[in-house]
Amino acid sequence: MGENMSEELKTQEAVDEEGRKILENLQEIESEHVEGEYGADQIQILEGLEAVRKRPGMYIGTTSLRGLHHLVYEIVDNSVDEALAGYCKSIEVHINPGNSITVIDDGRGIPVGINHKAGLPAVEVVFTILHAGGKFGGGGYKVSGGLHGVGASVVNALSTWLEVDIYHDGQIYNQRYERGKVCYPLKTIGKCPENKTGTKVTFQPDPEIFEDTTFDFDTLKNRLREMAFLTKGLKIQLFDDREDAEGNTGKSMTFHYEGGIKEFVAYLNENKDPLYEKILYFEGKRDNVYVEVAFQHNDGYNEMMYGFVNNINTPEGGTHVEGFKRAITKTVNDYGRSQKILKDNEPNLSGDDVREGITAIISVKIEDPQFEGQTKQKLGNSVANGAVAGIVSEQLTYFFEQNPQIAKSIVDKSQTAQRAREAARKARDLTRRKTALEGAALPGKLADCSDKDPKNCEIYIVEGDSAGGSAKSARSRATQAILPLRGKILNVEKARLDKIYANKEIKAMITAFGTGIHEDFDISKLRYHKIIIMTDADVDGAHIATLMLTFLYRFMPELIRQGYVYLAQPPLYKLEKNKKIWYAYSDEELAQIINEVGRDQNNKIQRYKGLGEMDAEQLWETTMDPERRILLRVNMDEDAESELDMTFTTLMGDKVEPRREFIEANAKYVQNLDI
Ligand code: TSJ
Repeated sequence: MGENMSEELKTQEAVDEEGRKILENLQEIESEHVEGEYGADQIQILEGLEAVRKRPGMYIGTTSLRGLHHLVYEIVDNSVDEALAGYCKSIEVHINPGNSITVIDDGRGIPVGINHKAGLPAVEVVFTILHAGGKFGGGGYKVSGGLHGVGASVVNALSTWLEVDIYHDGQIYNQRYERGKVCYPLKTIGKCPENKTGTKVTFQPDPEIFEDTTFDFDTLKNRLREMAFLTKGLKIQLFDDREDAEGNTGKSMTFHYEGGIKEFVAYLNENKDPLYEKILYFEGKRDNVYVEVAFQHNDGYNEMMYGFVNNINTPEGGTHVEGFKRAITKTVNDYGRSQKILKDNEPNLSGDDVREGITAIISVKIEDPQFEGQTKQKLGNSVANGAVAGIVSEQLTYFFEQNPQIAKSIVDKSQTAQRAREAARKARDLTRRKTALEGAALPGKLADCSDKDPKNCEIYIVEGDSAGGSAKSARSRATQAILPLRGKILNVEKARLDKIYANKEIKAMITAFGTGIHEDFDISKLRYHKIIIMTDADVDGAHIATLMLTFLYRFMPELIRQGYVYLAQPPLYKLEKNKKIWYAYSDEELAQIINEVGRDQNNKIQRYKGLGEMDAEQLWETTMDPERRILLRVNMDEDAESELDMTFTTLMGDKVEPRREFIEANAKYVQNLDI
């Protein structure tokens, strides 16, 4: 295969240099590998990729939709690395008809020179040798994450076909692979302008490997947006070239943030009221750790902190996040003391106080990151703690000197938080002592079930006393408990802890569930394995449901994570005709029923405006009978946790318009069950 390539290639020195860089870290290739022929080496290579096809889970974690989408991230990561190296400005991702994916970048192009060790063009090595995606890039570090860093060869192995085009030196180089096997040697297929460079990869995920090969636009959109935020200046475009249900095509989105994570914070705080206008941004490199931090406080009480290591998020935090917390706590206390806002006889502000209402992104780039914890999502390298803390302390101290008003507003807010926390602690101690004395008296309004095995038990949280009354008569007493709540429950996004603990409805839920909250939370004490929120099927009902979900999400996230939380689905319509009754749970379903029974004046259609319009029997038949009801299980997609957070706060904030959008998009977070 050397012959048809040689004229088009650079000097052997250049080729060797190029190849050396690429192959530095390839242990698989040994010195006795022969050049040129597709002999023994090629067989060994194929065995490598065959192993990937035999046990794909070992390489991509899962062959579910999640694994499918990871293929795209793995390819895009290579282009992002090229951007971080300073050579790529723009990336396009296309979802093609048939669910193949094309990724195009304007980087230098994967090197095409033949490496003497491997006897193959570097690009072929990248796609056919396992782990070739490792730490190439000469001296620096491959920073982005993807499939635990296993590389393009895994994507190739798991695709029915993959084609690569490289634009370089006025030529277009091309190679095709099928299920990881080379179809023909790298060749040139045409010319391009001398100054055009880049890489284009198209692959078709193998339906023999993946349960489902249909890409989800929103999933890719969210991750690509995140990548663009994390790589300032890089433009990433996503195109959906498939036809949707209505026959439309041409959906696309562009992400391009000159401000990087600073704009990420602005985006997360979009529907909040900031405590000060500026978004703080610090950047630096220490002990070979590159650190970027951006944050802003809003007037709310929750902290939204997202850590990233080499562009991968770390939901469990780790040393980088710890370093940030340490530095901001110390710097705010030091400033408060030096300005005498914090008096000598007052205790230090705690980390929680200082971070009340903060939205922060902590992004580090580090060579050889160590991930710890159960899910391996927590950064362990202690060097990151020192690097982040050092950079943040130094630059934040200086920033406070330059911006005393902002500094003061942070100290003031932290002090208020401190006082509220103290009040909350007292209120909580009081309730704790009470429950200890009285033996956790159940709330008076609770109609409990008689079965005591939590596995069999359900609790309906019902909006309003009247609907609560119907539900109490309708229920199956043995296994269904009813807890009616009056009116709108407290919005925990908008209230401090002391007020939350004093709230009657919230106290009733906490005692009924039996688990306790926060550090007292113990899921083994859960008294019902189904917590079912039942509200009217209108906008108010949706709002109340969301308030309850917000409470659960903030105070008992484990209940959602482990799938104990459900939404009841009362019907929207009743259709009566010739003494027969049908219920419809959507407009489409109503239309379908009308279609079946015929459209005439005998149809009596009732639109249910609330649960209260149903009598106990109807409520049982349509919404509570385990044999016939529809329940939606509330999901927490760990991948989208920041998205979920975003959505909840959007809904809970003061601004009304985004709230409607949320209710419309709400269905995304729930999954059909029992139907
Ligand atoms: F992963 C991949 F191979 F599939 C892939 C790689 C896919 C896509 C869409 C782009 C890329 C890619 C690789 N874009 N840019 C690069 N750059 C290099 O591989 C490269 C180029 C030049 C040099 C050099 O030192 O001269 C080094 C590297 C790593």
